[in-house]
Amino acid sequence: MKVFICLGFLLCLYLSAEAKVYTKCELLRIFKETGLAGYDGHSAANWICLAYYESRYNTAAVNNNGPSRDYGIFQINSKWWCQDGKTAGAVDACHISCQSLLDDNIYNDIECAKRVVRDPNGISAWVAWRNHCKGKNLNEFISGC
Ligand SMILES: [Ca+2]
Repeated sequence: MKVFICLGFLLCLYLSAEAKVYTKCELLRIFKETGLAGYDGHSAANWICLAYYESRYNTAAVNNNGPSRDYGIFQINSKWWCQDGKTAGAVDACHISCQSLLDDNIYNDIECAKRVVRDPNGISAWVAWRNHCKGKNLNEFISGC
């Protein structure tokens, strides 16, 4: 019985740490709830567009840039923002493990994204936002929710 309970608990831990592909409407709800919508003057649609082009809303997304890596739904970089233990000269300005940017809980990812956008580069720190979202009609990212 103890073994069964233990296995059940471990399975639970495993599931809670699993990645997730969000929908735009789930992101809209969470971005409103956390105040990311409108944060630093950027509407929810801008943040959803950014997440779409960075990760396709998939929290498991990792992109290896060679010297550093981008993690999670906002593709947050290990050189400046998170700590992955294998990036030379990492700053870790969000004080967060990069691994925790890959799970299904995006609340800490959002706090880190707020930290990123407060830097001088602002939301332009995200190349995908500059290339695909800046100055565009972004209604499709919030319509139907
Ligand atoms: Ca997370």
